[in-house]
Amino acid sequence: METMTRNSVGSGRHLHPAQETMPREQLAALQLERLRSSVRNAYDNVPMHRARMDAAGIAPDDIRTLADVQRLHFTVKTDLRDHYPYGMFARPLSDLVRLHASSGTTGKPTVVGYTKDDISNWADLMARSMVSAGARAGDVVHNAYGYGLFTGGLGAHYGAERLGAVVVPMSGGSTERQVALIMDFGARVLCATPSYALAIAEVAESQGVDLRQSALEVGLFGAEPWSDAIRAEVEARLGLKAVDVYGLSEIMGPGVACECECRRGLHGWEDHFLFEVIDPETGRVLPEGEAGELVITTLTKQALPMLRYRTRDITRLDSTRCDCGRTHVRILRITGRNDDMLIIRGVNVYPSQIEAVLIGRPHIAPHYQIVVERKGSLDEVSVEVEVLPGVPEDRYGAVAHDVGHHIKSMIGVTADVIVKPPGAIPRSQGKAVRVRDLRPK
Ligand code: DLL
Repeated sequence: METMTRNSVGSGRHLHPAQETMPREQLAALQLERLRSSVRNAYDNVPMHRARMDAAGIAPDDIRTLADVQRLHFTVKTDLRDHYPYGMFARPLSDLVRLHASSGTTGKPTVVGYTKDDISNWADLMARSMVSAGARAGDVVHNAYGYGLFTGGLGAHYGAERLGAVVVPMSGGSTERQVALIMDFGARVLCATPSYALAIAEVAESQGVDLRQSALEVGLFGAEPWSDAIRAEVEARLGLKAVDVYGLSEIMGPGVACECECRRGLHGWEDHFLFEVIDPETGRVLPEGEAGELVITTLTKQALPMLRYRTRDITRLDSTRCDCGRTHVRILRITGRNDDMLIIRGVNVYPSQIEAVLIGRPHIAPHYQIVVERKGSLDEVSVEVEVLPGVPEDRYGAVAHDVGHHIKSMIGVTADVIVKPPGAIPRSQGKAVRVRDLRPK
């Protein structure tokens, strides 16, 4: 395992300055060396990768430049399901120290595994992400990501410990207790999904607790798409700086990428991952700056090397200089997943676009659900919104009209708007359910 250079942990702007500010040429050379060994690991130890490379007539030694990655096959989520549970692991179970899994809505879960070194690299990258977000050694980190098979809880936990912070392993739920402990333990850093952070704020307000007066200064929020409008809302109600953190279990977990103080995209940690953006239809790699599907190849993972994993997440890359001094590419805010795209009367719409219209409109709370139903052969979409406390019922019609009008004028689609009383939209304790798909499966 590599030894990372540390300044006194967490005291500076960068946790691993040598890696984070490495000149891009040197970073590319490091990536190539690691790519070659990662491809070799996949080829030698994972039958699926070997079979696909053999079929394409490519051997690990054919990877001579970073662009050669484009000669490799893609890996998709169903590959993990098809090789359930351990068929894509490059190490025997005896070399592993941890499994995580995501519960698929249909069929088998996807299982991911880690060696001791994988866990250590993950802790390093999550600690690096936390410092990038503004956390420091000695901080009390209140971790409200779910513990268990989900990677959020343990990922943030190990990162906080590696940083030298004091972690409160709260997990999701028991929201009133979360509020009390944030106050009593003096948490400076909050880790949660943005939707759960809002739920915490709401419960605090209902208890008459002002979290803006707490010690909270930094929020590490991720695991679901969220808009700048939600960011503003969370910042105003919790009195902290909200920073976006990204990751996925198939690649590692949280800490694959994180914003810095400039918040102009999330630095993807290129010493451990290779990022591409492709056209989801053709699979062709797109020039930097164009929006498409993010594809990630792991460079250091031992137990589960991933070659060109199609994340389904839609974004753009930007490798221009960042004022923070980090040289690693920026992954611009994920606007949604391919799978989440709705087709409303022929128009492609992401839930995040609807969210951007809703948040901040007068009289409505930042909680909503989009309901998709099948009426005859057509999909019907309605948007459920919730009024703020104190809005009288005879105003609901006017609120529905206002929201519907803005959805139409800003996105170009007509959607039914259903206005509900305060508290009627379910609150999340983890990833928010933004779309209720009632279409027959
Ligand atoms: O959500 C890992 C994570 C935990 C990331 C905590 C950040 C914080 P999965 O459950 O495998 O892993 O889900 C991964 O969640 O492909 C995205 O679609 C979505 N996602 C994660 N972070 C963000 C983000 C964790 N910052 C899937 N913005 C990913 C938008 C995100 N979407």
